[in-house]
Order: sequence, then C-alpha cells, then structure tokens
Amino acid sequence: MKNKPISNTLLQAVKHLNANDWISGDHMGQQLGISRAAVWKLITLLKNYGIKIDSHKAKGYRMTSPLYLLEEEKIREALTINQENLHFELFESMPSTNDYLMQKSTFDSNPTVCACELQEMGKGRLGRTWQSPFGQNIYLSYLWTFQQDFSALMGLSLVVGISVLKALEGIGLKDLKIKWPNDVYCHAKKIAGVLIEIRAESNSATRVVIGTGLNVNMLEAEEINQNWTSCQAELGNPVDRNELISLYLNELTTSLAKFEKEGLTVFMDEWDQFDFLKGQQIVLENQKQLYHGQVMGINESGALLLNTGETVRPFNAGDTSIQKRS
Ligand code: BT5
Repeated sequence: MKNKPISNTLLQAVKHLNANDWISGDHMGQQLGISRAAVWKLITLLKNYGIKIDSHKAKGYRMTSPLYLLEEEKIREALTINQENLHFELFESMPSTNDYLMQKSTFDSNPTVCACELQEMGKGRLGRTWQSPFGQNIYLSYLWTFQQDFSALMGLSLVVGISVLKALEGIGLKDLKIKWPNDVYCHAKKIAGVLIEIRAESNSATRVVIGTGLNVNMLEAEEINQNWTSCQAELGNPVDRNELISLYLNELTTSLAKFEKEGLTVFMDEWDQFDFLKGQQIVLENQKQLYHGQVMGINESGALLLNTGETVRPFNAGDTSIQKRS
C-alpha cells in the first residue's frame, strides 16, 4: 500500500462528469488532453473506488450523483485563520492519514493537515477499524505542536470533539452531542470519531497528531457495527467536503490555541451542554474491567466522573456504553 497523491487529471475528469449529464469518452479525452483508452482507465478507476457511473455505447458516461474531490485551493479560500504557515498534503489513497503524519520524517513546528479520499487501513482506537470509502467522507489528520508537556493536555480529545460539533452545527445539523471521550453523535448515531496520537515530546513541547473521521456523504456502509449517520443522511443533500474542512479547521485551530492558553476550564460549559452521557447509567470498560454507574459529568482535567454507588470515581480513559434498561 502506497500513498498516492491526487492526480490533476482525475480531478478534472470528475469536474467534467459533474458538469455534464452524459459525456462521451472522445469529448472528455479532448478536454483533458488524453486518449479514449486513458479516459476509460479513469472511469474504471472511479468505478473500482465504488463511484456509480453509467456507461452507454452512444452517449458515453454519466455519474449518478455529483462528486466533489478535495482541493487545497478551495479549502484555503474559506479559511479565516492565519494560514501562512499552514501546510497541506492531500492524497487520493493511503493507508491512514494519522500513520502518515506519525511516520513523516521531516517536519517543522508549523501545523500540517493531511487528508485523503480513501483510507485503506483507517484506524479507530484500540486497534479498531475506521471505514473510509473513496470520496465520501473526511479523513483528516492535523499535526500540531503544543508548547507544553503532555500532562497539561488531558482533555484535548474533548476540545477536538467540541470543534467537530461546532463545524457540523455550522452547516445546519441539529441534535449533536459528544460521547466521552471522542465520539460525535447526531440524533444518537455516530457521525464522527477522533483519534489522537502523540508524535514526540521534547523540551516541554508536545507534537500531537489529531485524526478525525467525519461522515459527510456516505449513505451506505456494510461493516459498521453500530448506529451511524452522515451529513447527507441528516440534511438530505450532498455537502462539499472542502467547505466543511475549512469550517472545521477554523474551529479547531482557534480552540487549540485557546486550550493551550487557558486549559479545559473555559470549555466546561460547552461540554456540559453537549454531554451525551451526563445523567445516564453506563458501563465503562477500562483495562478489561467493567465499571457500572451514573455519569456525573467531567472534572477539570477531562476525566469522566462515574458515580458507582459507593463513590464518585474519575476515569481518564475507557470505552463507554449506555446501559440498556431491562
Ligand atoms: C474512533 O475510534 O472513533 C476514531 C476514529 C478516527 C478516524 C480518523 S480518520 C483520519 C485519521 N486516520 C486514521 O487512521 N484514523 C483517524 P473508535 O472510538 O475506536 O471507534 C471505532 C468504531 O466506530 C468501530 O469499531 C465501528 O463500530 C465504528 N465505525 C467505524 N467506521 C465508522 C464510520 N465511518 N462511521 C461511524 N462509525 C464507524
């Protein structure tokens, strides 16, 4: 598996398919400056990626719903943050955007965004898989350097969750919640997940890779073993991922800077408002042990407070699920 950059020819081919009802292979070839055989290869590639394209002997090709591929220029257009030192790396396919930034050998302390159309080995937490089909969702990792050591960064995943949620609110989604520590839910179905990995710690600076998987236009998926949703499923129309990435980067960058300066305390009210678990009877799994209790919220370092009946106990990590009433 290799990291494959987005090819400009593929980008242009998709634009021609979007702009036309039917388009012949000849015409598309002329527009792109490639042979008919090369057009056929591109169409086959898109079909292999799962994109629905009709073929007709006389009429040519037709895409059944529009597809907007990732474009750095479009993302930059809608950024309101300082983007002078912001670096982008966009790929057609790769194993995992988090792995890429974790393994990249050269980088400076400027923030880097890596995003792709398809992840072949998208990662969740604890060895789980993140379903990452071509062209439909956001798979994005953000390399960010904090001038603090990691112990000061407890609660980071909560701040990231709040940023995802606000970006989604920005495009009109309703009934959004965050399930501690890192899942964003819409109408009680998972719409996004966050995976944070620590790249390096030195001289009290910490470099982190913040990975976000956000379902945008996905309407079908066979292998997700929990309730899930996507922006298109909620809104009823496709969403341009470039615009949503800009919104998210605006929220996230502002929040990371605020978190670094003021800590989690300034996010407590927002967390309280978005907390999916507060007041619920849950089961928390931590290091293969199960704990039952009622969620009392979080403390000022982002730990989940669980009232087990005997005591209120803080948990810094774990998997949570709401206990079904019998
Ligand atoms: C997460 O893990 O929710 C973190 C997911 C982070 C993915 C991003 S994509 C960019 C970056 N690069 C990577 O390689 N990863 C990050 P966890 O809490 O372990 O949730 C995983 C569980 O969510 C799975 O076991 C499924 O039940 C469910 N799931 C998998 N794919 C999903 C999807 N696309 N939408 C909703 N739920 C999904």
